[in-house]
Amino acid sequence: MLKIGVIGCGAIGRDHIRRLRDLVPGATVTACSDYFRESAKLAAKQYDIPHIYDTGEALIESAEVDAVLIASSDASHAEYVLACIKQGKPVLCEKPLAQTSADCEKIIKAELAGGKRLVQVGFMRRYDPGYREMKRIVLSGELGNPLMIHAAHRNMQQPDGLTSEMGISNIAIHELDICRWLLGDEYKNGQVLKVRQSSYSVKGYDNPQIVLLETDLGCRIDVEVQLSDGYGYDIQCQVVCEKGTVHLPDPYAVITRSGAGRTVPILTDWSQRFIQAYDIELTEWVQAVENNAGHGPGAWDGYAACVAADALNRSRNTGSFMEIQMMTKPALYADS
Ligand code: ISE
Repeated sequence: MLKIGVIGCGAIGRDHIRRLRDLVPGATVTACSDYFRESAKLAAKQYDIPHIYDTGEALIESAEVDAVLIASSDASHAEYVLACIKQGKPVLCEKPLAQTSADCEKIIKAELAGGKRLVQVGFMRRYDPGYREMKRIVLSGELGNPLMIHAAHRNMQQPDGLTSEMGISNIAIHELDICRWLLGDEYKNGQVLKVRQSSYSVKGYDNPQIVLLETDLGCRIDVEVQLSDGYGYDIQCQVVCEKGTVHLPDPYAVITRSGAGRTVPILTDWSQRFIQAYDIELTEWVQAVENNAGHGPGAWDGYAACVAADALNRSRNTGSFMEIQMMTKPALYADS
């Protein structure tokens, strides 16, 4: 049994604890911690977790913990990931890997110094069966070369304190990862634009925003980002290839026909949309750690998404595209 310690016992942390305990073969949650000790105590009680630690660092160092899952606030990710690498412990860190590309570079340097990949980033969409099938079709070449991606990331609401910048670095970060993964291509430049603002933009952030990207191979990507859209949680993705298009399926929903109309419900909360992807992500991570084999999205992928997010946020209000420049890829990340 792989002994896992979970840092961060908020909504996503507790959901992962439940998943690891009830669903993932070969895993047991032996420890938890939270900045708010009460949250850790509640989670420990609800899920019979034997050890509670006052700090994430103490959990990481504990002999009761073989591997770590980080689900704490974004600002704490980088330091915890570095502490895991120092202890030589595998870690699955929720996205984003860090808040800046400079912090991602520190993580890459630490991993390189140890000569071993230990870090996985919680880009769970890569485990979603819909996105996986899209990738298979694009890769197969049966539709010719991919040319463009049109995507939308629409949320019904976001918590207070969210900024326009976080709309890119915390929310559109999923598209920044999934688009380069679908295309097998890197970003060359990008720009974020504010468009006519929706009357649902009441919390001080830009809403909607549009992200525009160009890849090294000349593909163009547009991502519509809405932080409060007034109707639901709606993720769209369409890859346009030479001979056809590939679309992300909508989540399963029963259609009602009545009153001369057809109704299909749309989710309102993001936590329901990628449940299967999270299940597969955690199952495959535990298997990979136990077998010391295979890698999901790693530190390089977290870095690539962060470099793009940084450039996009720099482009805000400049009216121009910003170069997206990454360091040379170290051999350790050859398959990323
Ligand atoms: C949330 O943190 C997530 O990661 C979701 O996937 C994303 O769609 C949502 O906008 C974020 O708030």
